[in-house]
Amino acid sequence: HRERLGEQAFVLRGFALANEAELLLALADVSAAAPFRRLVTPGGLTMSAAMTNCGALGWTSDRRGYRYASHDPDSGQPWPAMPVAMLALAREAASEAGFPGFVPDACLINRYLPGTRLSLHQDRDERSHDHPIVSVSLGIPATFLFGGHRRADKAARIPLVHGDVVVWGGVDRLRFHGVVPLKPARHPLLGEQRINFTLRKAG
Ligand code: MD3
Ligand code: FE
Repeated sequence: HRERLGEQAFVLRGFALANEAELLLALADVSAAAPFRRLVTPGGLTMSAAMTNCGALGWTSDRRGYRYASHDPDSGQPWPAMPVAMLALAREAASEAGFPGFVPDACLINRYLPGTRLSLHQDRDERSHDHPIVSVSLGIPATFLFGGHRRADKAARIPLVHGDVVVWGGVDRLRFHGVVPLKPARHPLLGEQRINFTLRKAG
């Protein structure tokens, strides 16, 4: 069930299904303490996906820039702790993809509704780019764009469904990537939305 996307990038189909119930409970806890919100970019545009975080560090954006912060800027409270189910899943998926000993300190949770997109970008706000990133897809399907090292490089289109986990690091860590606008669909547990957890070592 390990599909290769790049030299050090893999899709683990259905890898999160075994822990589905725990992950959904964890999601409900986190989003009750730190509700989803749409962030503003430094350029003044409101992002299409709604976001929240758990773990010691959370990714955030406003007119001053993109950064990781220990506290939720909306509540002034620390981000909710990272649920053990997410931590364990990230560690096991990373190990399966050739990155043993991964300990994330940041989990960004993105919520996509039909029509929501994420334009091509690189993840470069982490202190070190030597650690992998683990991404967990839940809910309605999405088409993921897996590009090259330059924005103009042609991107592969990868369908991701409920339970799929993507892991990439090493030479593939700084590839451009994004998500095409979601088609309307309904998932039996999550309704008309896609939830993506992205686990990183940011600090
Ligand atoms: C491939 N999120 O939050 S995760 C993000 O589905 C983000 O919500 C997307 O990109 C989502 O920054 C995609 C998958 C992903 C993330 C980073 C990558 C794939 C990647 C970096 C390099 C190559
Ligand atoms: Fe990204």
